[in-house]
Amino acid sequence: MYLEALAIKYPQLVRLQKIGKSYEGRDMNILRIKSPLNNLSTVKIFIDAGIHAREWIAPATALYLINQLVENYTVHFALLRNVEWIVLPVVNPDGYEYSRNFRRLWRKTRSKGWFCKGADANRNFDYHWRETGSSWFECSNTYAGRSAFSEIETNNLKNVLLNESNVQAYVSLHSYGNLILYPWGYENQVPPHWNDLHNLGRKIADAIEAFSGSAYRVGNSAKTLYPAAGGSDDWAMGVAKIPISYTIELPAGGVLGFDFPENEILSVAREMFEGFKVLADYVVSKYGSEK
Ligand code: 0X9
Ligand code: ZN
Repeated sequence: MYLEALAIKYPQLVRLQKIGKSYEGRDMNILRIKSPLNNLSTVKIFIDAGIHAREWIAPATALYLINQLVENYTVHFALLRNVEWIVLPVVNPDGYEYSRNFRRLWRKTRSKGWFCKGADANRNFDYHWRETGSSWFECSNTYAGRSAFSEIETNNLKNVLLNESNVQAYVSLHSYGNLILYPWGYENQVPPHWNDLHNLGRKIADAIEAFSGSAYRVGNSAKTLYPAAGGSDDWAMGVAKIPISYTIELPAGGVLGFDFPENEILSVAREMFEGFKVLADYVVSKYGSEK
């Protein structure tokens, strides 16, 4: 597997960490990328992708970020100097596999229910859980789960984050919609520092547009998209107290919106890499201190 190969080839730069198993027993892997030369006051950026099974462009974009940071580290050295990148490329491996083999548009996890399988992992986090935009009905695509963190996958992610100090930025990668969304997702209110979140979001969007012409809208999640409680983004900010948190809806592709032709994947990943650079610069200048 690619992540394992990287961990073997670049032991100085990356560490592969298994954070638990999925419902069906697949390993959940995070990759930590950190330069051996970076200084003590490293900031941390955490990225999740593949919470929703069918949104294949999200894990692909996370893998491209990993690929560039690691295999092109001489070029992107500046991005590693003061930042530890923590990437979970597939939050929902069971759903992902199911969408590959059986139902292309599967979204949820694959846990057992009475009538239907799976919960929407992005409705399952314990922050204003099930208050808005989520369903009680097991068979719904936005089923919030029996209880908050009923899904082992969200539970594993929660545990990693609670054990991690000093994470200043969180990004949850989804598709589709060309959106950079900041909390709250569960209600129309915004956090007190929303202006910072908005401005940084705009800078990220501008960098992407300057690079490729692809336009992203920036805004509050509930207002710009729809209110929906229990997302990883809201939990990261509301409970894990990470000051910067975004959900990024990558572009649509193919016929269904989720099925990019192979030759169009790289351009999405490439332009988002430009966005990650802007995010890293901001986090380092705001929270890093050279000592
Ligand atoms: O509905 C979602 O979970 C996300 N959109 S998607 O089309 N990829 O399903 C948006 C999540 C935004 N964040 C919150 N509502 N917390
Ligand atoms: Zn999604």
